[in-house]
Amino acid sequence: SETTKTKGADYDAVIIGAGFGGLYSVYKLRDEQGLNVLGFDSAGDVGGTWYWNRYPGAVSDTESYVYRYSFSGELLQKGRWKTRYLTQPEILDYMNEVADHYDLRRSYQFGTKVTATHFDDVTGLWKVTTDKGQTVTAKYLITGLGLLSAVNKPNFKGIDSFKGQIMHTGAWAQDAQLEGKRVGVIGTGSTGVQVIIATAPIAKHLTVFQRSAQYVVPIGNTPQSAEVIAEQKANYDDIWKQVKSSVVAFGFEESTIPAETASEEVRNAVFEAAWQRGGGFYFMFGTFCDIATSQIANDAAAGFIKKKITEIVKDPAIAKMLTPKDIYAKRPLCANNYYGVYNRDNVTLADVKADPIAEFTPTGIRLESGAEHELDVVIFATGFDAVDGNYTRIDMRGRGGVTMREKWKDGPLGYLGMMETDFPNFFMILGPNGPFTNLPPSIETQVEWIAETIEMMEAKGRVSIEPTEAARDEWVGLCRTIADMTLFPKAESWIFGANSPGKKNVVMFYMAGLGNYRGAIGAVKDGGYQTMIFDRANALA
Ligand code: FAD
Ligand code: NA7
Repeated sequence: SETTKTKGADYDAVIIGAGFGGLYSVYKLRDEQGLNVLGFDSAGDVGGTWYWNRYPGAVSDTESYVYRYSFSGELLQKGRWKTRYLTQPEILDYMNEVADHYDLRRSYQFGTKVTATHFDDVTGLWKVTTDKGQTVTAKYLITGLGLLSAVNKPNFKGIDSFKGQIMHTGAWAQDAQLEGKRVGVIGTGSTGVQVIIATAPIAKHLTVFQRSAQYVVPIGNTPQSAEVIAEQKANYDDIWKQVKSSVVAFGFEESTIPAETASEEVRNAVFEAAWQRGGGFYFMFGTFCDIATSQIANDAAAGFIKKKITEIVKDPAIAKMLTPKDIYAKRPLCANNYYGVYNRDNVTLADVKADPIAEFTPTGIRLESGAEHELDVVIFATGFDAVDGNYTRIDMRGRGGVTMREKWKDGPLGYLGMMETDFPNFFMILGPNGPFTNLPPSIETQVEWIAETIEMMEAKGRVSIEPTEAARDEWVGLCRTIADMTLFPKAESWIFGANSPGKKNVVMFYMAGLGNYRGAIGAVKDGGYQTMIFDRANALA
């Protein structure tokens, strides 16, 4: 099959990750460019996010027809789905189908964690070391490590003394039994909300440990008719054109109407229609254009949802606990009848901001007030060390041995969301300062840019490429400026690293949307990569 073109290297490229990003990279470089590639994933098979997140209720909140690759018309026409959104088993099934279709597994070594990636100043190659003790060399290093993939598992006092089962949603144990059990869920982000809804009807008792109350609108996961699906399949050219020129890439037109100047009647009618339609990003970006930027508009949307909570939740004390106190500016959540769960007799809500978790005991969780919750199973829905978590877990070194951990000690940095200074021939998929969207179209955009860049390198016989510090700093500054025009930095969430101690308010995303992002990275390529240093002499200047 493929032979290595790079002299003295084991492979032309090493690709880490077998999710949407890694799989597409293998296809682009191996099948389109004939490069010799080797992929690694610590998982036992393909799927990435959808391999690991097998908790009950796991579902994508991007609509089925646009939570997939766009690049292959054949795959698009083969697409199968029954409902407006895809469940985890359906997405995993799809990823397996893609891997089968392009015979991608033969380029992967699964069950293998990459522990170190060192750039060798002498050979100009990447040395990639795994937990199996092997080291391979390659000219290019591509990381599709996932931005929501390194699990965040708070280390509560006494956790090892707990006699029941503890699970994290992002590393779900196959043998997990929730039926008839006393289950505790810590966390109420989009994962927590999903697992809470799925667990309440099957558990003997469910206790939710809530630190922050959340804004949750309905998802509207209705069955989808064969006619609708056929129409979507017939219109894919137009659909992807719209998605890739839009802001959030969710398949709907973002609103251009400000809520700030709309009347109370208009606001309520628009919000009510969106509530009936379903979709978290739709509620935030499809209703009005200024909910994420204007405090007045944000208050209006938040007020609408708060009113719904008081209408849905029967016990006013619980309704009050479920009512968010901060602004509506985290990743928007959606799920069917979330607040209604708290009307059930077998569900208890514990406010762990007012009364924090003191410790785990052998039989459950004790709060600071002394209140004890007896539990058989505790589910950590505590999210991820987002964006750079999987990078700093690898011993990554660039020119002159400079470490990524040192470079990113004040927060992760990325040029175009894909590259970093002093790390030659290194490309990140969904790296720091990349787009904040429905992700498959952004992943494809990046992988295509990376593949085109590598193709250019090979055609011109280039040795190395890396961004200048000035270009990197300018891009990070631009991301900061754009982010500061929005309300997102004002809410504490993983989007700005607020969920990890020491990562407070670092810029992790380019918030100007996929259309603008495609324009920006396309201009770098079309302008002849003026912002890059080529074939830089080895050793740090
Ligand atoms: P991932 O799918 O995260 O794959 C990364 C892979 O890298 C993993 O398999 C991991 O094992 C591997 N890896 C990491 N480090 C190493 C290492 N050191 N050595 C070897 N292998 C390693 N996005 C949306 O757009 N819409 C949604 O509705 C949506 N829902 C989500 C729901 C959940 C519960 C989660 C967790 C995420 C969701 N996302 C959603 C985000 C989702 O992660 C992306 O859409 C997409 O799947 C990311 O693909 P990826 O290939 O970049 O990374
Ligand atoms: P999130 O959105 O980061 O949510 C994590 C939740 O866990 C959130 O409610 C946190 O409370 C809570 N949390 C975290 N640490 C603790 C501790 N120590 N004690 C109590 N509660 C805690 O992660 P998800 O997995 O739900 O979703 C991440 C993304 O994946 C999501 O946006 C989708 O794109 C898929 P907080 O709100 O910080 O007070």
